[in-house]
Order: sequence, then structure tokens, then C-alpha cells
Amino acid sequence: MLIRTGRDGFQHPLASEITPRAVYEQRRQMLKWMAGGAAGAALAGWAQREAFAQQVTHPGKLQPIAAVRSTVPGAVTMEKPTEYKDATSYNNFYEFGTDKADPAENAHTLKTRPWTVEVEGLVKKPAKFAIDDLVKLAPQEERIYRLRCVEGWSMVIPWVGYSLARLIEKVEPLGNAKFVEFVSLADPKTMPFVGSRVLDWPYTEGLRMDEAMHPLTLLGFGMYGEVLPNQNGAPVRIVVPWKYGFKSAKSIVKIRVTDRMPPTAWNKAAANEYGFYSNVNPNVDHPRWSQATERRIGEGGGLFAKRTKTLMFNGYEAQVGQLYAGMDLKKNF
Ligand SMILES: Nc1nc2c(c(=O)[nH]1)N[C@H]1C(S)=C(S)[C@@H](COP(=O)(O)O)O[C@H]1N2
Ligand SMILES: [Mo]
Repeated sequence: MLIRTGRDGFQHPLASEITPRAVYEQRRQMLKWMAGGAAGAALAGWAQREAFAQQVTHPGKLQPIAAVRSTVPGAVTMEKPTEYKDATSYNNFYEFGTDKADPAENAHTLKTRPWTVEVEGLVKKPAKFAIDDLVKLAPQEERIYRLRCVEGWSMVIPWVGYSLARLIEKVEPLGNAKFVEFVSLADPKTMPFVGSRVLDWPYTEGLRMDEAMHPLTLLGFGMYGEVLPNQNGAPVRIVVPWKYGFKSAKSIVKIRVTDRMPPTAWNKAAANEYGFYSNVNPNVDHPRWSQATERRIGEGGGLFAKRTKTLMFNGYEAQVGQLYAGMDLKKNF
């Protein structure tokens, strides 16, 4: 079991690694701390966070990946995480098929070792990282993010990864760097649908430089305390929690720093439906789907689907709203 000391001086056992003994130790620590007179608002926040994090169970299916709880503002939502079985059986990963059940069924063919990620373009130090070196580039953190698909469903996933900024800083972007492009693997031998014409392969996505450097933008290697299942984008993916799910490219092999807004797979397929920004916005509807409400996966579907209000920037407005100050979000959808 891994125990590290958090910023607040507490021993933070990871959600995924909590044993009855760890829970006991943690309570004892908390009582000691309260006796010391340090309780109050901070305690309420801490206890609430821990209580929610403890709902995350280690599925025990894949290799565990050690992580510390993230201290990035907004990185741990208080909402109950989606069940692992739901988060791994209802997926969009068109390289493996267009049905929600296809990725779970077909992605076992994906070979995640050896794997390299090339970082190139407008950088001083372009580099090619072997996946096992990339994993170790910065401390792995657990972050519980909401992920909202433009189709109207959402999940809450405890990711494991670190801020993409840590990698970008390493390669030293040049002064004229303005955007970052992500390229997913497109291997017809292991991905049965890259021969299809639904999208122009490889799947590509992109962010403005300030979005890519925002601490909430995650380079993800795991979820639920384990390495990523193939259908969720193993061995490494992007997770941008305030944007629609399709911005979070899976199984990436290349990161390119550029001076131009990069073309993106969904924008090329239907520019009137998928803009470059694609910030979650309940006030701007997609031509075919209202964005006002959403259905949480695993909480019943069909006629009895409970729908909740979609939040501006998916609930991350306090953290990212400033990035879009003065921008017309209807035009820049
Ligand atoms: N390479 C690639 N990345 C992708 C997709 C895809 O089809 N191919 N689908 C996107 C969409 S539409 C969503 S909603 C999320 C889903 O991520 P999840 O399956 O981990 O929930 O992945 C995104 N990343
Ligand atoms: Mo999506």
C-alpha cells in the first residue's frame, strides 16, 4: 500500500488502496488533528473529499498504477464515481466500431507495449518517449473528473495521470507556439474500423496552447487505480474535463506543437456540428442534440432516464472561464 503525506500534512491513502486498517489509521489521524484545534471549514472539505474518494473501489482487473491525490484546484469532484463496469462497457472509440458496446468487445487486439509518443513541431527539444518513461515523467495523480459526451450522457471517472503541461514544459515550446495537436494510433491490423469512412483517420484533436497548459488538462494513464483499459484509450490519452468528450483523444502516439489551429477529426467530418473549441455549454445546442441536460451512465436509461442539468464548462467554470473572457461562445462553439 502506498501512503504519502499530502500538502495539509495528512496521510492520504489512495482511494483504490484503502484497507480497513488504512481507514482506521486515517480516522485516528483526523481525531488527532481535530484535537489539535485545526478543524473547521478545511476539515469539512477534506472529510467530504475523502468520503467520496472512498467510494472508488479497485476493480482488480488490470495492473495497479500508484498515484497521489491531486491538489490541482477543481481536480476532485464531489460526485459519486460511475461504476467501473459502466465506464468500461459504454464507450466511443470509433477505431473499434461505432456501437457503444464495440470498444469493450473489440479493443483487446490493441497492443499497448511497446508504445512510443512523439512530441514534435515548434519545440526546442523534440523527443520520442517510450511509454514506460512517459509514465514516470511526473508524479501520477488521482483526479475525479466529470466527462460529458456531446450525445447527452456523462460519467464521473477517477483518472490517474498528470497535467499535460508537465510534458509540454519538458520539450520547451518556441515563442510562436499557439496550438497543440494530438494524434491517435491508426493501425488497421489491430483497429478493425480504421478502414471505414466514418472519420478521416488517424483520429486527431487539438487545443489552444493556454488550454493545453491548463493544470486540469490531463495526460491520462489509468483509471480506478489501474492502468487504462484498452477501450478507454490505453496506454495514454488526453482528458479535458470542461470540453465535450470527443476532445479527449484516446491511445495517442503523437503530440505536435503548431502555430495554426489544427484540423480535428470531428470538425472535418461535420464542421457545422463540431467546432474546434467544443466547450460544454448548456446554452448552445448541437444541431441534433440539446445540450441543456444530460443522463449519467449507469443510472437508468430509456423511458426512465433521470436527466440532470448540464453545467457551463461542465462545472469547471471557476477554473477555466477566464480562458474564454470576451469570446463569443455561440460563434466559437
Ligand atoms: N481515438 C479516439 N479517441 C476518442 C474517441 C474516438 O472515437 N477515437 N471518441 C471520443 C468520444 S466521442 C468520447 S465521448 C470519449 C469517451 O471516452 P470514454 O470511453 O473513456 O468514456 O472519447 C473520445 N476519444
Ligand atoms: Mo462523445
